[in-house]
Amino acid sequence: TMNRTRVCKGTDISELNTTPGCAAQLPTLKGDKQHIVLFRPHLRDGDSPRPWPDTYRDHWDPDHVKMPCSKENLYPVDDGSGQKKLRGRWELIQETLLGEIKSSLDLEEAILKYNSRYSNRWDFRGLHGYFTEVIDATEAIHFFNKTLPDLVRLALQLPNICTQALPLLKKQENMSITMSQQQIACLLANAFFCTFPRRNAKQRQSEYASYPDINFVQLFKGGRSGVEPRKAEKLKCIMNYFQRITTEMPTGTVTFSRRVLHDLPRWDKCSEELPRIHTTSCGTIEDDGLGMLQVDFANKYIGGGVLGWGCVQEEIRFMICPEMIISRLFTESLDNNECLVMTGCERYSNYTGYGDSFLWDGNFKDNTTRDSWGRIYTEVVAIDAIHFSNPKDQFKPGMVKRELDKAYVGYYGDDVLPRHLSAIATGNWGCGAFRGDPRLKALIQLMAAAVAKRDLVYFTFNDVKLAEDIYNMHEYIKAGGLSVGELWSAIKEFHEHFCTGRKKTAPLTLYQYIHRRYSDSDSSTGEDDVSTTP
Ligand code: AR6
Repeated sequence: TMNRTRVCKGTDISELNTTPGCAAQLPTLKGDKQHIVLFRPHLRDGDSPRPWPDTYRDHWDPDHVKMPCSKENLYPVDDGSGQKKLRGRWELIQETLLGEIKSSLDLEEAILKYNSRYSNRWDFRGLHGYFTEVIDATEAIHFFNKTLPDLVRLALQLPNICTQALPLLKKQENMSITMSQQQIACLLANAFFCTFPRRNAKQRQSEYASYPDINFVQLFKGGRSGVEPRKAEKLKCIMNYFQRITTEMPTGTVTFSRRVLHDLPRWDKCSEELPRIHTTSCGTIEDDGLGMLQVDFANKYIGGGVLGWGCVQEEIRFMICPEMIISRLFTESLDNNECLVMTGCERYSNYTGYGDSFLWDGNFKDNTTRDSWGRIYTEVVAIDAIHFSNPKDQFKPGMVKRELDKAYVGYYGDDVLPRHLSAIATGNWGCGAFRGDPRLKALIQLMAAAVAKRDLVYFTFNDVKLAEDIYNMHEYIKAGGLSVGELWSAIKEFHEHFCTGRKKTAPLTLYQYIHRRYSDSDSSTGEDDVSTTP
C-alpha cells in the first residue's frame, strides 16, 4: 500500500477563477444610504485618503457606534469632595493618555482612570506578564518609548481621522462601510486603550449585548500563572501590527458589508449540477486561497474568541489580519440568512501551529495588489455554522437547510456574472470547534456553490483520506448527473432511514448511502436494459 502524505485532486487551481484576473470593473466609489464611505473617494497615490466630512459629525443614537470622542460621552468622576459629577469622558481620556505611561502598570492605571467602574474587576496580569516574561527588556522599553506614544497620538486623533460616527451593521439590513486602513488603525488603537463607551457591560439587557466585545481588556487578562501562552502569542501579533502601522501607515481602504438574503433557494427544486472542485490535503485558506473568496469559519459574534481564549481558524485569521477585528465594533450578531464580507484586509503576521501550539512567527509582507478603490484583493466571508453537540442533529432537514442557506448567503455573488465570480476557498467549515461532519458539510458547501455559480477549492487541513473521499463523491455525483435537488432528497432520506433511531451513529455513512442508492438504481436499470435488449 502507498503511504501518501499529500493528495491534490480535481480541477487544477490555475483553471479556476481568481481575482484580479476574473474581477469585473468596479463602479466609481460613491457612498449612498446603504454604503457609508468614511473618506473622500479621490484616492491620492501614496497618501491616506482624506476623511469625510471635513469636521467631526456626531451621531449619538441607536443606529451608530457611540464614539469615545462624542460630546455625549460623559462619565461620573469624583469632584474632590466625595461627590460624583459628570464629566466629558474624551477629555479625561486625553488627559490620562497624555500622562506618563512607562510600564504596563502605568498603562493599567491609565485605562482604569476612565473605566473606574471596572477597577476591581478587570485583570491585567496577562499584559504585565507579556512585558516582563515574554518579550525582553529592550523591546519593552522600545514599546513604551516609541510605539505607545505613537499609538496614543493616533488614538487621540480620532475626531480628525474618523470624522463621523460609524453606522452599525444591524440585523436584517444590507449595509456596507468603506474606510481607510488609517481609520481602522485609529479605531484599533482606541480599542487597545479600551475607550469605547457602553461596550463593557456584560448583562443580557445591556445596550450592545448583541454585539461582540471590542475593547481589548479580555486580551490583557491573566491565566493561572500570569500570561497564558495563547494570549502572549496574540499580543505579539497585535504588537507587530501596531509596530507596523506606527512605522508606516498603510494607505489603502477596506470594505465591510453585511449581506442579508430574503429569497433563499428552494433546495428540493434546484436543478443545478455541482460546480468544479479542487480538493487538497495541503495548504491553508489564507496561504493558498489567493484571489479566491476565502471562508472565515465564523462565530455569529464576528471574530469569536479572538480577544479571549479562542485560537482556531477564525481567531488566528483575525490575529494575522488585525484589521478584521474592527468588524466587532459595528457588526451585530449574524442571523441565519446573513453574512459579513470583508474586502481588503491586509495580512501582517506569519504563524505556526494551531490552538495550544499557535505561535506568532514574525512579520509578513502582504504583496497582494489593490483594486481601483484601494483595497487589497483579499475577500473574506464570515459565515457561522451551527454548533452540534449531538452529531446526528446535523442531518435533520431543518439543520441541513440552515447550513445550505448560510453557505449560500456567503457565496452569493449579487448580480455579478458567473465569469467574474472567484472560486471559493474553504474547508472543514463548522467541523472543528462546532463538531460538524466534514463529509456532509463538503456536500452542503458544494450544493450552495452550485446555486451561487462558483467553483470550490477544499482544503482538508492535512486529512488525506478526506481529500480523496470528497473528490470521489464529487466525481460520482457528476458522473450520475445528480442535481442539487436530488442531493437534497438523498440527504433527507439518509436522515429518515439512519438518523432517527436511538443508535448513536448510523450504520452507513452519508457517502456510502448515496453510492448505494444510485448504484442500486443504476444496476436495476441495467438489468431492465438487459431483459429488454434482444
Ligand atoms: N485553512 C484551512 N482549514 C483550516 C484552517 C485554515 N487556516 N484552520 C483550520 N482549518 P474551526 P468551526 C480546518 O474549529 O468548527 C471559532 O471559535 C481544521 O480542520 O476553527 O466552524 C469561531 O469563532 C479545523 O478543525 O471552525 C467559532 O466560534 C476546521 O477547519 C468556532 O470556532 C474547523 O475550524 C467555529 O468552529
